[in-house]
Amino acid sequence: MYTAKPENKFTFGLWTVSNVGRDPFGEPTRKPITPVEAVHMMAEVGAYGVNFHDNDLIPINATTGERNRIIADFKKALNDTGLVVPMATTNLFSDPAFRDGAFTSNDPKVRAYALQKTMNAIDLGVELGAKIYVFWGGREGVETDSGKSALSAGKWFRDSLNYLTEYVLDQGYDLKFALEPKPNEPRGDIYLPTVGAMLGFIETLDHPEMVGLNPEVAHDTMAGLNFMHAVAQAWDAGKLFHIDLNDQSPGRYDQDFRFGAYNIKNAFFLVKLLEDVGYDGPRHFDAHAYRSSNYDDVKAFAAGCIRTYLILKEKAAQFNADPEIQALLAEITADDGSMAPFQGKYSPENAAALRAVEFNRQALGERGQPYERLDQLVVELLLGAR
Ligand code: GCO
Ligand code: MN
Ligand code: MN
Repeated sequence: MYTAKPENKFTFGLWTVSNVGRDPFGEPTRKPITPVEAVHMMAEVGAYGVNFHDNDLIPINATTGERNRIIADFKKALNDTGLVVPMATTNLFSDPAFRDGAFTSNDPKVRAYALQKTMNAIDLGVELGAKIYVFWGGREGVETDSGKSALSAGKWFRDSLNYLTEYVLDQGYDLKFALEPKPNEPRGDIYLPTVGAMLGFIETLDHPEMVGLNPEVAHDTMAGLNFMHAVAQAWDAGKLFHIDLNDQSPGRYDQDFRFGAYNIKNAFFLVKLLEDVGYDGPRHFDAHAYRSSNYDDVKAFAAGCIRTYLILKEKAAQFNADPEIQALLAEITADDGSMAPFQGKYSPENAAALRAVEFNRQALGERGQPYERLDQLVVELLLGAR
């Protein structure tokens, strides 16, 4: 009943189901699997596509021969399973060269290397079919502001994106960029930490039309923000190019839990927004299984991400069709039309008319707003009691 369809565009990163369970305190708990094995696991749970960082697929030290063999095997796995590659990205954070950032490193050689590595990774992504290219500023930040200028860092980041959009245009690639904000981890403070910060920054670029957002549940939640509100803002700006779905408890370490594992209500309102507006980009699960899982359980984790999304999608449809819920919403948003003359554009005439209206402030403060009743209905809907 909750089976993924291609139009759901459920995707996983190679790095998600292949996560070996390493953390800052412990060694891997799972043996590595190959990209081909990961693709097959994704296909078994009904995924539509697979995304990757350059080095998830091709180790940073691979020879040309190894590279060609890996790409051929990967293409065969895509062919055998029907999975596509909607998105690709660059690993600009694992290698020690990037310990102080990539595009915002204080070292001009590191900044240039980051550009070179990204051009190569863009070529690889496009070769495999990617139409979206994600920029997550993994280490684009600081632990101390004593050694790096936030203004220079912003300028370097802008220069790099301008360079790379020109590269894409010059190659004639059909590729959009999606910037992924994160407030902290692995750096103490990462630049451009929120969706709003990225939206403002995009407008300063040479080709803002090519650049949008890849917001992630865990990232805004880590900062104690309402993720659904951020997604709504990105959507409203026409910038929701991609989305990273997972879950996170606020105030904890970067958890990347299975979608809906922590806060079902927030996940519900997010799914409802995406489905109500008709978002048709990839629904990418950027999550990983608990460190205690073996690969059978990793598969259950991946299937769970998809299943929870589809269950919440059904719940959103139920919300929209529920007469009692809709009656309460109609009551809360009721409009007798008398204010219509003041709701449009400003004019001196309607401003004068608005000044002349006598408002009954006491009545305004007493109008019923049954949010408690409505919210309890939502809770009962989510708990399966409706
Ligand atoms: C994180 C990020 C990454 C990025 C990935 C794609 O917190 O580590 O979410 O998983 O999404 O690097 O750019
Ligand atoms: Mn993340
Ligand atoms: Mn992410």
